[in-house]
Amino acid sequence: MVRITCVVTTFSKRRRHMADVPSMRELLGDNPPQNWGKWGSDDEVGSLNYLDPAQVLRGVASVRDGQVFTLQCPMGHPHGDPVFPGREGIKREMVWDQELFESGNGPSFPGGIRATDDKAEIFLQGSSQYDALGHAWYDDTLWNGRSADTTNGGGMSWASILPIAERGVAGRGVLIDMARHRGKDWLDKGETFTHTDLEDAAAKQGTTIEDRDILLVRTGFLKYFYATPAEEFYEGFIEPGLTYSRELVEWFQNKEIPNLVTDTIANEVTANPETGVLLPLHASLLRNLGVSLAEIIWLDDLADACAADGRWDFLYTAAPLKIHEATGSPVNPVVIR
Ligand code: UVW
Repeated sequence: MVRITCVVTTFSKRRRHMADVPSMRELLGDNPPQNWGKWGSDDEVGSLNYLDPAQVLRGVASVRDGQVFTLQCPMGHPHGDPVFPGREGIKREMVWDQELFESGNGPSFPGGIRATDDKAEIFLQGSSQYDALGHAWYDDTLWNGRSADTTNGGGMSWASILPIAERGVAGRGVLIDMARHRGKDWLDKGETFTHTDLEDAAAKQGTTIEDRDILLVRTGFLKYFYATPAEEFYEGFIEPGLTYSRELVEWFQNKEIPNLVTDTIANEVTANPETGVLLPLHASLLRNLGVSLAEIIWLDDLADACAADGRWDFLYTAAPLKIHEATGSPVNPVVIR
């Protein structure tokens, strides 16, 4: 956490002094679009509630060829894992291997069977992941109006990843390929786009973003990550992505988008270009609307298949791991088209 603070401070100073940056409340206003209470005061899954059985069947109806895509980035990739500054990729080590058994220090089992075993230290948000709805907040208040004190005491007693993991995510997904739309392998650092850009790209792709669609947006930035030395990737860290406006947040609310899924580490341009405020869409979408955020999701193979036959919709399914009181969880979403 200390290291994250340092990076963020450095990042912010590069653009402007912290004191010049407005507070989240000043940026979003006193009366931002909000879905608190819409599904009851005890709700911890937010806009995923839109994904009722009819929406799941709408997703199933978009399956044509039976092609399957898994969207997780590998954990422990030799190039390193794409993580938000301050986090680290998985550290995995062998517990049982042949050497251990041959040294006589391994367990012995009746009949002589041997097995490998390993263990890992991971940031739960250090790979392809879902954010818990309580993961990010401002004004000491989380999703649905609960106190940020619920993050204390060793775990999240409110809006952890568990309710999302127990529910699961399934519905019609639509992929908007902003990189392809702009004729690039990947968008530039800090390059932004809006909901109207998404709609323009959708129109050019010959598809529409329908109400209650799970929205997948490709920037190519993970492709850039794997093609680039880490020093270059993290130099002046600022990802491309959607940029905050009240209209954009209202668009998400009116279209009842349940889930935003991107191939970036944080789902949005890292800092609002006009003000320098960090991650205002985490505040607006996750905290205020209860939109689930899925990050670091590999979309390139899916995008190539969609571009090849011009079909950009599919059945999207995902289930983060059921980790008690966790702030997020690794995930390997599955798309069938
Ligand atoms: C932060 O928590 C900073 O980002 P993310 O939601 O990408 O994990």
